[in-house]
Amino acid sequence: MNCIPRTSIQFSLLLLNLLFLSMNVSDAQPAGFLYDESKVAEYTLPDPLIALDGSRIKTSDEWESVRRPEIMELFERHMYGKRPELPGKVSYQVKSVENSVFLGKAIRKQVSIRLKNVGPGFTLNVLIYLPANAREPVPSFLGYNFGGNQSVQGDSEIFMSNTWMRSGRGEGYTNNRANEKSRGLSAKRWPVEMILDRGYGVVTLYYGDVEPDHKEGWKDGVRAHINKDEDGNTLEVEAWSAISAWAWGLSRVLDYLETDDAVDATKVAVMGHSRLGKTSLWAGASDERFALTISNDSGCGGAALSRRAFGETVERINTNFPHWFNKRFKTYNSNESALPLDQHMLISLMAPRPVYIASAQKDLWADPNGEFLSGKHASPVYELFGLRGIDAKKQPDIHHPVGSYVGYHIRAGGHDVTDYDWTGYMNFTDKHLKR
Ligand code: GTR
Repeated sequence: MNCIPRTSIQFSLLLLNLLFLSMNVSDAQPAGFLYDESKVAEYTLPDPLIALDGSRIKTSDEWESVRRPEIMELFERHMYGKRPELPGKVSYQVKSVENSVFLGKAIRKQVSIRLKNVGPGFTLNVLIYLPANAREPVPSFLGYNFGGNQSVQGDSEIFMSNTWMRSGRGEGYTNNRANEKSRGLSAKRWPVEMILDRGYGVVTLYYGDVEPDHKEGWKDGVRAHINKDEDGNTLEVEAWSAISAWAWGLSRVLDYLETDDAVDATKVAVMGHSRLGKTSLWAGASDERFALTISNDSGCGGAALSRRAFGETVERINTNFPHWFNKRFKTYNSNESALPLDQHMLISLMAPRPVYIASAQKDLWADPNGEFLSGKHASPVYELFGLRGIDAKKQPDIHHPVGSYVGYHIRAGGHDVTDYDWTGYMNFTDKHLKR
């Protein structure tokens, strides 16, 4: 019999322990990466206002007609891939409406978006809360959840997700599926009552409805089905990435919201945390119907500047999550300076629409200062429109939000979505969408 020597078991346990200590338990960040601001190497960012032919963009018209399309294409080619548009038939089915949740304060709707031409049974399951006392269509926040709609509130009437879920999510999840114990597990991240009290709707769905979040997930997601471009040419799987697929899904929900009289679809703020913050940014860039975009702790591949290589790097993200970005992005592993773009240009794609970037002090992995700098360096594009982005010269202290059309805050604590974050988004959104 082959037996493993005791010492080697002990050694493996020690390694496991070390790995555990170096991971995201408590506030520790993965070891072996740069967390010291004074050690960030010098870098030069591409100028969002210099066109590919070297000319300077001087007006908002030139921005819209020349530079914005160029930058969109750069992100499509080098990072997120280009998503094909939706072919054919869609149907919406309101599966349940409950007019008296939260003691009569709210209406809860559950809607299925069936995308028949994507595939039989391909459905996005959307959970919507609306303030019951609204006299007119409400501005709303739309964002993906990580654990199924039933994780958003402890409410037994919310349909249980039966889609694939990532492992390691705790006892609410077994064999990559949610169970009853997952109800309300993410409620702290979704302070629905607080949001409704401020006159907003909340719209959410599980991102795995669009594509399960693993390397082979595309096989069970939209990318397996929509695989031709406008000219009928077959697309490689990596022509568009998981992040592009998820962003595409958010646009499909917006299509539905345009048909729902209770929601003001011209005032939808797209919001996301972490990998879903990368997704909300790409959604806001790719679909200009989103009135406002919010990134929460989106980090590398989201709001953080790649060239700083602070915390999570391009190489690390491409190694751990090869499906998130396209093939070409991998050629920038340890070679960020060769990128013809950086993430401030992603933020600039929102202009003149408002964008809010939220960071957390202990979330060094997501490079809070790099997230701030992206917003700062996108600001000259807002100025073309006569709007102010971020005037602050350096990253503000915690709990001191800054910015006008580009908003930014950093709060105490780690990688998470808190009431403080939501208050920041709503203060910002009040200014821009409630006028
Ligand atoms: C981490 C990843 C980050 C971030 C995060 C999350 O493992 O390195 O880029 O997206 O996951 O989505 O929670």
